[in-house]
Amino acid sequence: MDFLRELGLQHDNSGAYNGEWLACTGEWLASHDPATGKVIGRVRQATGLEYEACVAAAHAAFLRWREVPAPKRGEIVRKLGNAMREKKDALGRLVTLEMGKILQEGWGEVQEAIDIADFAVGQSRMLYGLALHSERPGHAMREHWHPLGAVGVITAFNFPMAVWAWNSMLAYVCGDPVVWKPSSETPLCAIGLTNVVRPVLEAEGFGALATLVIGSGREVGNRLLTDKRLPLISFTGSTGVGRKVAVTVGERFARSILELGGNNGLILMDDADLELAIPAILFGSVGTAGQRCTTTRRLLVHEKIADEVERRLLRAYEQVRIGNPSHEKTLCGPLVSPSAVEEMMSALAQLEQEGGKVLCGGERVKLPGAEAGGNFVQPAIARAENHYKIVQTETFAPILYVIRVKDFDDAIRKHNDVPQGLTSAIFTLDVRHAERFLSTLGSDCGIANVNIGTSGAEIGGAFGGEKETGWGRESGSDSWKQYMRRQTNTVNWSNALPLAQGIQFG
Ligand code: UN1
Repeated sequence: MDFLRELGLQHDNSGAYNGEWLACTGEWLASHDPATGKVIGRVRQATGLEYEACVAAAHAAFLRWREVPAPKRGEIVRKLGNAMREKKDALGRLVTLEMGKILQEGWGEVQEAIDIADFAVGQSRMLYGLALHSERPGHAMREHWHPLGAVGVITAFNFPMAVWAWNSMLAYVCGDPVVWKPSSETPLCAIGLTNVVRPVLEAEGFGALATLVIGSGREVGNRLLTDKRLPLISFTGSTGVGRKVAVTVGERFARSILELGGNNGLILMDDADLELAIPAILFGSVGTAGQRCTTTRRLLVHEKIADEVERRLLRAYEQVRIGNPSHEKTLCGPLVSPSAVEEMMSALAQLEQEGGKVLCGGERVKLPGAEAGGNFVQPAIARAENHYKIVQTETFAPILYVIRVKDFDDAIRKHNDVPQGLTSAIFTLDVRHAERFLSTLGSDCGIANVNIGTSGAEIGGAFGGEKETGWGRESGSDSWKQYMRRQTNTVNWSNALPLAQGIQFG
């Protein structure tokens, strides 16, 4: 596979980079192709020793990088965007090979990384503070934003490149290096992407901006969380681990950005345009084999149209081609690992125990030519009630729960009655229902859409959730502020010393 060579990947790779690839001393980690189960390559993981060399380098880089003017930092990010653009094809193929999403989505993921680089270049000239009016004569007040420090970024397998880019491109223009701990399921994506950006950074003398440490939670993850040199930890992953991140990072008064589990609902009112809604539901529930944080998991459908919607969805699901994600006609690739398949199976068993009914799918799929393995499943549609324990839980697999609702109020009540709060959508042509859904009385999620599905957000908007999805926002809008520290300044240019609040002292 030429694209592996093009990205500098070998069979055996180092798992730590801090301006140069380090000779790691940890255990070997094998990376598997989820479509065949075959080993793609190996990574020698980092231990505490290499971790230390990485964070020390990132911190030293911070002390120099913070002095580079922000628009100049943006110039370098522009080159990073171009480097990723040039290797978009190879990077997308690597995402597909190692993570299992179909090629269209693999390329889409790299595009998302390029888009946020472009966004960050513009942002580098717009790190705006404020000029304020002082209550005292001859005084000026302002707010100014300063670089924060090296940022720890822990990413999940399902977006093995884009989420690093969301954080890194903004962090760089804000003056912060990044220390990246990727998922152990997708180490080669991290190494390949690092090989694309590192020539640009090394030429500027700033290789350590893209520090990479591949290692276990014990060796690397825990160290990141407690390391005082990292004032911000951005974590994408499960709510269970996120809770630990929040507590550990909070204990040392550092900041965290948490993008945890979603349990995204799509409300289908009886006036919905089904020509739009059905493809949106299909993309939302089957896309990435149901392994997006933004995947549509609950369909809250008005009882008047429920039978018709089920019929149409069953027809659409029948046409879904399951297979090797690098084949052009495939719509649904494999799950990331055999244990993800197990989790899907046990979720469906639990659903039936609770009284739900599987309408289609839910079986393991054995494909010819994938004798060595292949974690393929048939995407499932199941009738369920919103209060079922399994429906209240995020299962990272293509299961769509169909929940019947009586009216708009019933739909909103059920929609919001889950612990998570990432994305949400309503399909309706009634402007009152649409606006109510977006109002304070409507969706309680970080993202709420009208006549668009729950997944596939653009980078320009702030991305993140509420409740057990965690806090903080990544990507667009004013997310950059989290990567900087705010300073309020007061300058007295008069020749008197009046005190605020009119206090007379002495
Ligand atoms: C994720 O699943 O962690 O909105 C991120 C989307 C993508 C990002 C998903 N742009 O579906």
